[in-house]
Amino acid sequence: MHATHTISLPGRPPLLLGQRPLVMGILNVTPDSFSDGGQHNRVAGALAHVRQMLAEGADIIDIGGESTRPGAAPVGVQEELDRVMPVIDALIAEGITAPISIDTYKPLVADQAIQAGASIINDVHGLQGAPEMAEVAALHGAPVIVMHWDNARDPAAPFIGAVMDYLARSIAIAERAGLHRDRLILDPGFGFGKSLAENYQLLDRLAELQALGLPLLVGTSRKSMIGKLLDNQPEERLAGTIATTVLGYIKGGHIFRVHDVRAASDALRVAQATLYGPPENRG
Ligand code: 7PJ
Repeated sequence: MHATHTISLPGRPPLLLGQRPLVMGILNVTPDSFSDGGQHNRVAGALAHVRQMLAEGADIIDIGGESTRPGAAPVGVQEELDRVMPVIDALIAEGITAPISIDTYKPLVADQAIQAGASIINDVHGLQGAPEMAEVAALHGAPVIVMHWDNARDPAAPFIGAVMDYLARSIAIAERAGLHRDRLILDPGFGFGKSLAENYQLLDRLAELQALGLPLLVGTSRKSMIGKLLDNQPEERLAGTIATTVLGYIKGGHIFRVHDVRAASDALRVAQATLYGPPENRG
């Protein structure tokens, strides 16, 4: 059911997808995400959070320095670099073995992060924002998570087809820049420019995206598609996050971007045993 993919990473062993579901732990390095006790405390707090996520089963750490939530203020390049680079440097100095992804749509931030030791670019603009992003990825041979976020979408066009067409364009942009398609991970972008009904339709029909032939990332953690349904706050959305994560896995997802690593990892192991048998039966 889950197609297997091997993603080459710069300077690290390749990432095996489809053997088991992978958990990507979210590390927000924004001023509101840690009580502001200056640079040293910010880095120390981020390191402690990463150590905890790794102990809880995180396979990838996703570092972001700019909130992309609706209504969040944009952040300049230098400010974003000032937030994320000290944390990446500290993680590399610690000898972290899990790959680091950099959640940015800014080519300069992606370039610096990869040079410092991050190995995956997580672009919420799906290589369709800044034209240099695909070039930066190709230069380093860095895999890219291409996410669907299309605020200019034709509301009359069939929704799932529009998401797939957009992602197909992202694949074409990568290949034109010299980044082979086997370095791409597709993400339908839950919560980005989508209605509540569209978000749930996307989850229900996620398996249709397998037709593009690339691994799929699912990011629903604590999102408003859960909160609007349950009328609850982000910290109350764990059960909803687990439900969407397990459903996303059943529908063919390979990587799950979450805040609550232990819960997601446990739930995915149970889901995997259900679909494919417990580990001792899988050989
Ligand atoms: C996503 C992301 C997502 C990918 C954010 C939030 C908003 N990157 N960055 N996919 N969401 N690839 O976590 O609520 O869904 S930031």
